[in-house]
Amino acid sequence: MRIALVVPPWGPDIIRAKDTRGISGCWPTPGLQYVAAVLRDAGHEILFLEGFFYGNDEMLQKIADFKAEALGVYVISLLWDKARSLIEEVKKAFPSIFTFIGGHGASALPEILMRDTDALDVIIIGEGELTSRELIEALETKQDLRAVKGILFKDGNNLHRTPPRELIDNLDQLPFPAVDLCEMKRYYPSFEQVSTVPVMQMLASRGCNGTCLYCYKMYGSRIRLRSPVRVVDEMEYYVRTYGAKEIKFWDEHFSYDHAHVYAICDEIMRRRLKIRWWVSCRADSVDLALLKAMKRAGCWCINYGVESGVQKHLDTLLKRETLDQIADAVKLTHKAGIKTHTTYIFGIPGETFEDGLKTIEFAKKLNSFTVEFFPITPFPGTALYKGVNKGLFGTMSANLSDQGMLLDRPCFVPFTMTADEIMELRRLAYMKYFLRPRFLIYRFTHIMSLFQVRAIFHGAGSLFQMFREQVEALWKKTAHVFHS
Ligand code: B12
Ligand code: SF4
Repeated sequence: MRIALVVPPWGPDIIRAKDTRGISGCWPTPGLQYVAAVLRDAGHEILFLEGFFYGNDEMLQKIADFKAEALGVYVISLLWDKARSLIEEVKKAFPSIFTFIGGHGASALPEILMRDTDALDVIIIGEGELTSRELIEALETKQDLRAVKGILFKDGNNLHRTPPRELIDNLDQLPFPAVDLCEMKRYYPSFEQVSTVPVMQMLASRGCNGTCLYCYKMYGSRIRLRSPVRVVDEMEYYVRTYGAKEIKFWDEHFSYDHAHVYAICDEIMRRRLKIRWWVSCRADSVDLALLKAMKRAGCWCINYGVESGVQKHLDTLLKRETLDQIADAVKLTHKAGIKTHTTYIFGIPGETFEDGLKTIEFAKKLNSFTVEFFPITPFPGTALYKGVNKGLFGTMSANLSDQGMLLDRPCFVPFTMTADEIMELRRLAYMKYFLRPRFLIYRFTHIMSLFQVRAIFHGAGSLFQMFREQVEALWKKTAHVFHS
């Protein structure tokens, strides 16, 4: 079958606040690349379209030229409006085309999205590779869709959800993501968190055994690991074919199994692969020996989701970590010669503005190379989202297009803070963090590439805008006091 796989049209204006659009970039979508690879291996012809490069009209033309018989669209909640409008236009132009969607948003809200448009035929829930392969096979052989696990489809006026699809046990059975089907030269990373270019993305595992309140665990709590040889094969492929100088691992919990990490490091060293890499680890899962091995094998930065500088709020989030554990992990990581990227959230249920200020102080104490501060966002499928819908924790926007962590307004406001306070904390955090002599000296004496010089300039632009916004906000507050 001829299948168009599409990331719906999007741009920095849709996913970013005004003040950070300048540092935004466009990464490829690994989930859709995996689906593309499996469908291609099953003998189908694939057209891969990136919504950062094309609007609806251009996509329509490309889908027509390709004579697509099926259209598969990547859906996170924030992009649903865009996805729906594309699917509706395509269906109007080519009524016989088969339409299906997958991704986090699709998996978390299948019934709601299906009822939102007549133009959609099937939703794939969860891991998409095996399900989409079986789905297309069922269509070609005119089998009953009820036999395909892990989907939702319209059955007359009703919706029919088939039994859940089992997780793929052996991730090594999957081909590499179909990076070659994407216009790789047109992608460029956002300016945060990258040491140099070309940079490629990868996954060495799927899943996380954490319990965080705000995290959608699409892959459950069981962590599945790819074999270290296969992981390093993929790294080597990117080095040789795409000249990759850095790999960004999007694993949720890279350091879960130390033997696995050591084996990956050994394999990189054995092949003398010259590559930098970036991973996310839980702070309660690293030790100095492991970190040193990672450093030797090229790991340049570790991302720790710190979230808050107040223990009470880590407990609310069910993070299962202490502030001491986090501070130790960051210290050890720096000691091993690896930089850290730490992320923080504001607007935690029960958090006050003063608590937020303590988080900023904690971030300064950790003194990471790069940091990000987000308003907490209740994504569908999370315990936070379910709680908010029951009237707990705070209030949330009903628009799916507000479900981003990088936007101008927070999607969620706890009972203990205002939206303005959350955005003020975010601005203050960046300004207080970056405009410190200790940090500036650290940052300027550790520039790793020309790309990072550019990153500093773009970052400075963002800071300047935040400063202006902060002055405007203070001015508004003062004017309000005078009027009342
Ligand atoms: C890598 C990543 C990014 C990268 C790459 C983005 C991309 N387009 O993939 C970057 C940094 C650019 C990014 C940006 C954003 N991201 Co992001 N990102 C991730 C991350 C860490 C990993 C995703 C991944 O590759 N997983 C591995 C692959 C194999 O799994 P997968 O994506 O789930 O895909 C499988 C299935 O979902 C399904 N599937 C996926 N797509 C499709 C399509 C079809 C047709 C089918 C049939 C099946 C299918 O099959 C795949 C293979 O099994 C996830 C968190 C996570 N742990 O998953 C967040 C996540 C997906 N991002 C999220 C968000 C919100 C964003 C942003 C809006 C920014 C923000 N944080 O607010 C932007 C949106 C940009 C955009 N256009 O997509 C949310 C989505 C939540 C939601 N319910 O909508 C997540 C879940 C993080 C979170 N906060 O919880 N992201
Ligand atoms: S540690 Fe990270 S990936 Fe794991 S549950 Fe918590 S937020 Fe999710």
